[in-house]
Amino acid sequence: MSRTDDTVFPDGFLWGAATASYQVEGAVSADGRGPSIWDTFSHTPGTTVHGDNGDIACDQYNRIADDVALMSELGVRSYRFSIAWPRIQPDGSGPALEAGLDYYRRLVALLRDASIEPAVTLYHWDLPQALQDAGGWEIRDTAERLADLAVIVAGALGDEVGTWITMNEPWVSSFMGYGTGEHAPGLHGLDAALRASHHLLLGHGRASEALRAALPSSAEVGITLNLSPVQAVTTEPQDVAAARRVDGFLNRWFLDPICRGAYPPDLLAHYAALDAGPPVEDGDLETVSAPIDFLGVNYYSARTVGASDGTDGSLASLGVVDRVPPSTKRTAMGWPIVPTGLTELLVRVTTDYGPLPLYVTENGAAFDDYVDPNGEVRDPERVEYLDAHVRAAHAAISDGVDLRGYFVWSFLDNFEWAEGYSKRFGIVYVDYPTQRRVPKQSARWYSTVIAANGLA
Ligand code: IFM
Repeated sequence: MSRTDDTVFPDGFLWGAATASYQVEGAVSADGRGPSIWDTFSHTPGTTVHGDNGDIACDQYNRIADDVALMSELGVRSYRFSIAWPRIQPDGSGPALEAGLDYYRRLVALLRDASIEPAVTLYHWDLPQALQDAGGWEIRDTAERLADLAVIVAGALGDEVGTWITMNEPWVSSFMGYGTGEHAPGLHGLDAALRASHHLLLGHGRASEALRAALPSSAEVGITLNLSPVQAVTTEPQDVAAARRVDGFLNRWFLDPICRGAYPPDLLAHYAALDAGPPVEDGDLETVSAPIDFLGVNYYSARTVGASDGTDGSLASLGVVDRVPPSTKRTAMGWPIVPTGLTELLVRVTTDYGPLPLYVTENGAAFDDYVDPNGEVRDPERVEYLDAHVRAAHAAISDGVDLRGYFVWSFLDNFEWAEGYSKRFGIVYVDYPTQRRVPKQSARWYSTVIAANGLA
């Protein structure tokens, strides 16, 4: 078989591009939108690079028709976007703001007119500040509030949207938001992070129930996790055990409750020894583990770790050090580039937790892009990164993984959380002072991949 035949994807494979509300929309005071934890956090001195915030971002709120037209020109088949909760319920509860819903109705209508499938993420980190003031994800009630939001959004968009993701990367929300404080709401503590992780999982379960009750039976409901394969640097038992702890911390802590209805016992014991643990109540894990139609996998990099001497001083006291080979190339985020890790991860999830339909809901890389004197943005490193990862996704399909689609992160350069605008992940360059969009070399490359349903 030729190399071309090797990399053709199954018919109907969904080629998409992804963003998230706070990262691209801007217009933070428009039409009654309330403040989110990311407004508060990014306006707090010292939290983001250059003090950047999402006030304007990519101004997608006001440019959505042009952005959809650009997606259409590139041939993108699906757009994954998230709902800004404070546009719908400014205080996180109570009646919906029609103006907020209208924005997403318009976005979905534009996408449908362009034959682009909408894929909705209900929660991608912009929790209404009022809910945080009441306790945020550290309290159970926030899970109920997410279920209410699900009912509202499903009522508004349910006839037009077939793919629903309850939330994005609860690991990041809980461990970086409530554990290390690098993300909003900027709180610190292992127990707080574990409480948040449990209530996020519960929120996923309660929102799934609400979505299923409100949506047509044809709708697909799932969740997106950030996952990384973790390899031990040697076969020495202490390194293997260290890798197992990191795998539990990053991956199994979410996969096990969702797919098996139980937290991993080794991690429960590890946290208990640190006087911390998830506040599980009767029935929670049944709610969390109700069947999902698909799992969304966000993959950026893989870990290679070894045991550290003594405790490593990290949030979860895992006792590990990163031991990535120094020759491994890295992105502008400093993340090692390990395309084979994507194949390994998709196969592992299928073997250990499947069979289960999977989507790569995010994959991509930041590099230091610029507009050259010819007005072009040449990003060969990103093309190389994406090419290798698309091949890795294809290899997973050849190995029997039920992979249904691939979404590049991101459609646009955008507000990269604590990194502000200093890191560019887009296949489309955004000139922030003018908001001009310049498709990068990688966007043209992606266009050809989509048109060919694979790699030439
Ligand atoms: O920008 C983020 C996105 O919001 C969630 N996944 C990882 C991306 C890159 O850091």
